[in-house]
Amino acid sequence: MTEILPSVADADDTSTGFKYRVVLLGEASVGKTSLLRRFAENVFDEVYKQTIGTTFASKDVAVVGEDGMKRNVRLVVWDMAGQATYRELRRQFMKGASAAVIVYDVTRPETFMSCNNWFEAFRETCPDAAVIVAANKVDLEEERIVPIEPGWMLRDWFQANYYETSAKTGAKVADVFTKVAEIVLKRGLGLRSDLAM
Ligand SMILES: Nc1nc2c(ncn2[C@@H]2O[C@H](COP(=O)(O)OP(=O)(O)OP(=O)(O)O)[C@@H](O)[C@H]2O)c(=O)[nH]1
Ligand SMILES: [Mg+2]
Repeated sequence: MTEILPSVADADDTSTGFKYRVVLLGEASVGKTSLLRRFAENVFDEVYKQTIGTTFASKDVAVVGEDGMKRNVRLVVWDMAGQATYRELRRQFMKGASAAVIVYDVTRPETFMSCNNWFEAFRETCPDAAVIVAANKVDLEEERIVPIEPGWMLRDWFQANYYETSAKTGAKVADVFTKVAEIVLKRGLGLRSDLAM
């Protein structure tokens, strides 16, 4: 993954083709970077290395559109330190995103509680973008405190899709990003045909 300064804008991320900016949101240590690394590189590291600034990784996902055509959707997934508190920085980070994956850690209820703040901040910046909720670390069954029902509550509340993920085992990680690709492609194609008219 490439490290860049938080202030550097990715101007051409969404410029051409089926290429979309996706942001990972959620409190520190919920597993945002781990989910991204599992998705992009299929690796997992037990050692916590706090994200400094922002990082990104991109990967193509094959999606069958509503017209039955198979397309490659390039997701450029941006990852930011959950501890970043500077509001303007968060806003810049979210700007132009087609989708957000809001992540919490099922072993720490406080990370579930803060999802609403992430959601509100994201909606303010990207009112029409897709939202996916990832309840992460479900492999830690013994330590799990947040059950599935509150997750469903968030799903309904945010009008989002909901997945129970584990960056460690890889469970549902690909599903999250495939769903993101499906939704953004659908919306992107919709936009394109609007423009063509
Ligand atoms: N058991 C388990 N541990 C996980 C999982 N995902 C992440 N972790 C661990 O949780 C810690 C934090 O993961 P990160 O991916 O660095 O979390 P983050 O959300 O990127 O944290 P910040 O960069 O500080 O915002 C690391 O020690 C990971 O190994 C998971 O699904 N299961
Ligand atoms: Mg991180």
